[in-house]
Parts: sequence; structure tokens; C-alpha cells
Amino acid sequence: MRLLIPTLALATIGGALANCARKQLIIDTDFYNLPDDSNALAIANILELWGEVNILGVISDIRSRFAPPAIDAVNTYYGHPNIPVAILKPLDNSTRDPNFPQLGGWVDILAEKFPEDVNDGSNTTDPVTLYRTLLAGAGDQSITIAVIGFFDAMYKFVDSPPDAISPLTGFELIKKKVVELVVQADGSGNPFNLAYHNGTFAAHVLNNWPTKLTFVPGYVGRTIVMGAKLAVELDPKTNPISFVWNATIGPNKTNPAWDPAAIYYAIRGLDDVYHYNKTGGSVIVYPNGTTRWNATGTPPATQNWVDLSISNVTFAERLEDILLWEPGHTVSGSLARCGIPGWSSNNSSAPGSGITPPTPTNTPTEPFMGSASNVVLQKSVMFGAIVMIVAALGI
Ligand SMILES: [Ca+2]
Ligand SMILES: [Ca+2]
Repeated sequence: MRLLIPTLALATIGGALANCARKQLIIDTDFYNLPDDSNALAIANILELWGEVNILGVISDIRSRFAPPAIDAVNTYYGHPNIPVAILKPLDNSTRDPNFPQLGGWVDILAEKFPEDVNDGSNTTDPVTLYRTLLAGAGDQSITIAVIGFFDAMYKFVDSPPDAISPLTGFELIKKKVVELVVQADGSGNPFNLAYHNGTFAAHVLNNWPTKLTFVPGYVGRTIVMGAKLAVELDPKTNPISFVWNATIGPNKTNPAWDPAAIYYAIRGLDDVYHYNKTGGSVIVYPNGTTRWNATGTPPATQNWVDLSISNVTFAERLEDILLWEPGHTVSGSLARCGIPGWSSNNSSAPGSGITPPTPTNTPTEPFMGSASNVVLQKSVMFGAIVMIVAALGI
């Protein structure tokens, strides 16, 4: 039986106290090929409806003009149509990574079929402006940033000079306002998000990061395999997450959940899912984007990466169960740790009260059931292919 639970400052979950202070989160994403990023964005939206997080903004670190409206479509579906979105200019007309033409594009179709009002990336602000505005207006040590893509946008932001928004530089703003940066990448190895694309950008940002820095490794994410129900129990015609899964992976098929694993940590912290793998030290990022743990490193704040404390199967089922929730439906207390603001009659003064989970009304006007691609590629495979090509060419 599924039950509603009231909003509480601290909720008792399995005998443990869950911290229900909302994280203030900025998501930096390569919203593009795989459904990894759309699922991560959906989980953040759902946990916002469940009282655990506020999504302050979403930054696209790729240049597809279709990414911002697709991001807005997901946010809009979950009742958050006004989350600001930014993308680097100039834009391009790509719907997928040009290095992986075998992967079908879907961002343009998602934006076309589901309600959103961004329409085109050219209608969004610059990522540097959005980062600076969000951080300048935030409380000290209040912001969590999750990079679940590349570092193109962040690279420009960290060295941004003082301006009318703030007298601080990018790094000074980060030091003052950001409590933690969460990165979906291996802290030691050849992480896709760092080594595949502009590694020098990632190296500059991460080697100079002034506050807490946590990696959610790819070797963890690739064991968290899920998604078989997303295009079966949800309707691809009405649910954007189901639509993307149907168009990329396919019904009854699974894929690793790298970015959802990182977003989960960014919002819920270690929870019962993770523990920190390292004690002391720091991560070194080389100009080619490869990483190595330096046990004697002395970073300005804690650096670490997480490993699983529960089984990968259990965590995968939990992530999929969260994604299977739709606005307007009930939810079990074991999934929604802090209740659903606006649903309980006795929580009118609770933070976030007044947010009534919307009933989905975002039915696309024209059903799209086709599959943009039946090809399933994992990041490790994609990156491995690139490495082999580079090696073969002797680059
Ligand atoms: Ca909007
Ligand atoms: Ca990603």
C-alpha cells in the first residue's frame, strides 16, 4: 500500500534521520546522446517535488540549440517551467554528438513534442552570467553544483572577472558560495566526461577548485544498471523520460545510470547508498583529462570519491522507482524521505509549501512512438572506441 507522509524537518527512515533541508543545486549537463542526463534531471525534479532540493538553474555545456528547450521540457513536465537554463554560444544545429553518428538524436524531438517555452537555445542567457547571478544571490556556503557533463561552461565561469553582478571573480564566488562540487567522473583513470572532451578545461577547473570536491566514479555508475520499466510502465507519449528511453535504449532494455548516481549523491549525500573511498589526499587532473589520486595532496578542502555501501541492484531499483513516479501520484515513504510539500494539510508553513504536485497535463499533441536509435552504447564503449581510433591514427 502506498502512503503519503507529511513534510517534516527530519523524517525517520528505517530508524535513521533523513536531513530534509533542501539542497540548493545547479546542474551542469551534456544533455545530448544518452538518456543519462535526462534521467538525472528528472530525479532532481522529482526530489524537488518531494521537498529535498531546489534546482536553481541548469547549464548546458554542449552547444546544441535543441538542448535548452529539451531541458525545459523535462522541467516543465515536473511542474518547474521557470528554472533558468543557459547555454554557451555560438550554437550549432546538432542533435547528437557528431563523433557518434550511430546514436540517434532526440533532443529536438523531445522539445517539439513536449510543452516548453524556451524554443531555442538562442533565447537563453550565457552560462557565465547565470552562474554569476545564481551564486551572487545565494547565501554563503549554500550551493551545490553537479557537473554531469563537460567543463566548457564551468571553465569560462571560474575565471570570469568582477562585473556588475558581483565584485568577485568566478573562483572567489565559488569559494564563498559553493559548499560542494559533485563530478560524475572517476577520480583515478580515464573518465569520459574529463578525458573525452576538452581535458584542459576540466584540469584547470578541478585542480584549482577551492571547496569540497566529490567524484561519483564511472566504475560505480556502470554497475548501476536500470531502466527496463521506463518505456513499459510509463507512457512514452506523455512522459518525457519514458519518451527518451524509448527513443534511445528501448522498452525492456537496461543501461547504466552514471548521472542519476551522481545527482542522487548531490542531493541526498552519502545516504545509506555511499561511503567515501579515500582519506586525505587529492585528485590530480592531467591536461588530457586523465586523473590520478595523490595520497599526499593537500587541497584547500576535502576531496574524495564515493563507493557503494548497498548492492548495485538495490540502488538501481531505487533510482528506477524514483523515475517511475509521476506528478500527481502517491509515493511510498521509503522513497520520498521528506514528504511532499503542499499535499499535507498540516504543513502550510513548511519550506516549499504551496507547491502542489501537478497532474500531468503535458500530453504531446502528436504521439511519437518511433525509436530515434536502437543502438545502445555505453560511455565506456564510446570512449574506448575513441581511444582505439586515436591510437590507430597515431595521434
Ligand atoms: Ca520554461
Ligand atoms: Ca552526462
